[in-house]
Amino acid sequence: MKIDRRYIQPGPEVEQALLANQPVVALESTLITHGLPYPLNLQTAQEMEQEVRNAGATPATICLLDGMIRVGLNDDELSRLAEPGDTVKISSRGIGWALPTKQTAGTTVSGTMWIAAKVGIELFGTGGTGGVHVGASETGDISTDLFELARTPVAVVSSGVKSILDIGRTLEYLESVGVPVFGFQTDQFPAFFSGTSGHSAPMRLENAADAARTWQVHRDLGINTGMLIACPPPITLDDAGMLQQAVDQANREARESGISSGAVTPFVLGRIAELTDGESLRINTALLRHNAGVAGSIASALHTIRNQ
Ligand code: PSU
Ligand code: MN
Repeated sequence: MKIDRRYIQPGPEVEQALLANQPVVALESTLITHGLPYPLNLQTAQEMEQEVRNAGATPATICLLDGMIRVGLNDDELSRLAEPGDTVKISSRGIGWALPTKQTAGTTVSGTMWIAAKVGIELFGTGGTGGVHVGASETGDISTDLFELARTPVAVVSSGVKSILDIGRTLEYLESVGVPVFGFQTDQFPAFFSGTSGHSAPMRLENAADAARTWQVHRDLGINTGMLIACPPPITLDDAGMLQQAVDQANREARESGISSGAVTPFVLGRIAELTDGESLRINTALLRHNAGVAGSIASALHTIRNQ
């Protein structure tokens, strides 16, 4: 894979791993710039990278720094991204604007997937992907993440889609556009903060080797969609009712105050954290670490299969 250095600067460790066909896992950065408060965002980003390493893969945190696409950051760069400042949130559609205007940005799942595919990274770990928002029939708010999954061949490990979304409609959409969706060691499609959403996972994977084999066939046949591998969160809240109430209230407030497009998800996540006294953050960070580790173990299993 040739990297276009006019626009993309890979970190030295990531570049070496890619050249040597070693396992690499992409990590997104909107959760750093817009999803979690400072300094919890920095700590979580560092822990996610460590989980990827523990699983035998190289982490590649993807973002934009001063109008350059960066794939893999050093400690100083990660800190700079995490500190409160002038960062924007960029999905795949914003990349062409953000480079010449020299933006520093967190890339969403869609933006990160697109960049990952461009440099040849096939596995990606995150918290929850975007989806069809509650009330989308009026607002039309459907995350670019779903469109990207339909057209970009990267396997995304997440805890399903955020429970701030309309999960049933999100699953219907993914089915329509032909994106394979799996429960990882579960028959249930998880709902981000909880392992159960009331919706079944369309297919099931037992372990990392199983996931790697499935991805290998998908790619061998040239099927060009992504894949969503949904892991239940490793911890949950005793009081699930409290969480659901917070989700409902945050969604209602977003609607009533006229918040729209890219601002919706950061607002709603922030409000849920306030309303649950930080409990939602405890689950959010735990599942982020967990998913990074699972993505790492699938990347390692894929490497094993390809070198047999
Ligand atoms: N999951 C989290 N925290 C986040 C996000 C997901 O735990 O901050 C981000 C991801 O980057 C995802 C984005 O791609 O929210 C979706 O935003 P939107 O709904 O505006 O497409
Ligand atoms: Mn949206």
